[in-house]
Amino acid sequence: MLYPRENEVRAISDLSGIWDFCLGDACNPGDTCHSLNVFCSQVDRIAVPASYNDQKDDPAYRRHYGWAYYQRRVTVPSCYAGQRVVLRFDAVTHHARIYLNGSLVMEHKGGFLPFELDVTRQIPAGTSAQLIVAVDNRVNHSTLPVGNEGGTAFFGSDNPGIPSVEAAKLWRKSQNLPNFDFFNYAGINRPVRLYTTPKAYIRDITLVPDIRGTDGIVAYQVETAGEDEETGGAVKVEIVDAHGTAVASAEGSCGRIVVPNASLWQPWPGTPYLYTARVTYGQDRYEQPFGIRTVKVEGKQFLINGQPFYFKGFGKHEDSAFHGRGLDLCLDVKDVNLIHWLHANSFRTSHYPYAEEMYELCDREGIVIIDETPAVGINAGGHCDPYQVFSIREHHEQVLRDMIDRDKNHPCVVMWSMGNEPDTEHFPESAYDYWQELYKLTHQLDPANRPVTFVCCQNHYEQDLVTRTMDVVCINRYYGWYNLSGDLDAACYGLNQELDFWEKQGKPVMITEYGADAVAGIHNCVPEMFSEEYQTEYYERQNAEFDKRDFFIGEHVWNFADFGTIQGCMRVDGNKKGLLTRERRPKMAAHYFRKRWGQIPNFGYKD
Ligand code: E8X
Repeated sequence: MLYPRENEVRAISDLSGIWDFCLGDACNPGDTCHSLNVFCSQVDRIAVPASYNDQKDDPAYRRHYGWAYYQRRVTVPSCYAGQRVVLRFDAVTHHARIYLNGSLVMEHKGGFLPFELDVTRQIPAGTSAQLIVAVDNRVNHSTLPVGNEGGTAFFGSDNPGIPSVEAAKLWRKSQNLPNFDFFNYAGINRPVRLYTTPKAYIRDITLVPDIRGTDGIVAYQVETAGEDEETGGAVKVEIVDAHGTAVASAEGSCGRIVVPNASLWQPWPGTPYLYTARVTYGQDRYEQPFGIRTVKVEGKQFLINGQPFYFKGFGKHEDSAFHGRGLDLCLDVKDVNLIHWLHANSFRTSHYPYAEEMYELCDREGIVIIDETPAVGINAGGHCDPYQVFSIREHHEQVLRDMIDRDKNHPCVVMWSMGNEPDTEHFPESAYDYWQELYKLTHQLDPANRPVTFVCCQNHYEQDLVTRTMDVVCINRYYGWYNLSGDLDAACYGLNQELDFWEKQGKPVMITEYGADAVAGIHNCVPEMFSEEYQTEYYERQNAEFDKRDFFIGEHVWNFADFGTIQGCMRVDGNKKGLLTRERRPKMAAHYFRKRWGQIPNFGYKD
């Protein structure tokens, strides 16, 4: 799916702004929805894009469970006459029903990927329509991320996190109980736009770069729709360099283009060189930025442009005060500058695909991304087999399709993570069957055939049959925090026992999460848990062990910054494992990593 870009033939109307809003209940709004007043006596104002939860200090907003309703007028100017007009939602979290003039016109499940509808007929040029967006924030055993209906949250205490209808009836009113450790922010979290194309238009572009000697080889495919009488369907592709100079071209809807003496896309502080594919079809035009680089797993190495890459970075979140999980371009720019300040080179989009604007920024800034689906919480702690009990498989395949379709052309995306911390130890055969099928599908879906993984939680790794089959073994481990708490000697012992196991697998291994909560400002001379000193020593000790292993290709700390979670007995105003506070102030560990990562090169660190 192409990102909306305006040019001489394509226009955009951005529908960001202050909309009417009200909270509904758990009842399905049905197929007609004429006014918010049906659902509530009081209509509030709400900013779009942003989560609604923190825009009003009201427990009803913070703890909402069920549908909420947004409303505004949408006008198609008469100058759009003769054009195809599309209504696009970049993300509505989690389940959306879209109404135009009271009639249901579109429905979408999944809170982190775009969806769109051709509204050329529904809103003729020169007219306007009433748009209502109904959004359901409930998470359960059929959604990704997974929630517990009537059970407890991941860190709950009153039962082990499996459906406990009795408990729900007894004393828990219906509420969201995430089986994941981030606040369930909801709403129209990313931009809503009208955009136009000619009636005969470019529907999608796929670019797969390769390198041969000093030349770039770009395999391309252009999908079009609508017949263009004038050109009879001729597609033209021109490759333009960073100075705007055409360096290669081709005709036809698919083929290969040679870019002589290509400038490669390299991770920062190398040069993340970007070309542009200028595609024309009839009257339509579309410019797709891309980079010429290769990605490959070879033996125990992760190669970018044929060189062994070492991941220095983080698990992150889209999370901030006020915006919640809503798009915040200022924060994205700030975070990328902090990634540079830390001498990091990468992050994982834990635990869901991020806004497209962040990938575009990382393409331009040379930050490497592991792109992850919202498949988090596929775990009932061993109390039941989630692969039999949770009805998520079809939706999981859909989010993989949509994520790869959206992000396939980004040079910053080097690997797909199919999900985070599923149960792979209690029902190993069931887990193997589930993940092996998705692993094959993911490779098939990506025209560039990038490496594929998922992120494994702390477990009995010898019983886990599936993690070892991934292209890169990605492990989340908390030796010295959740287990062997406060005892870094024992933690390093346990860590090394496990690293000895992974050494035998002959695969590249990276840690995708390790960390300790540190409440900024807590200090002690003898490092103890929750102090900044302990967080720093936790990393110093474990990094020293990673440095001894040549198959170990990367360290992603958990987390880049403190972030919001559901309230619980194990969270102090959210998760405090950040190197930075939620306001992006550095803790001691940030200064430690800035020094460490400043001395670790992107390539050849383990040669
Ligand atoms: C944590 C992280 C959580 O924030 C992240 O979303 C997934 C968790 C650690 C799980 N991984 O809790 O800070 C470790 C569980 C061990 C029992």
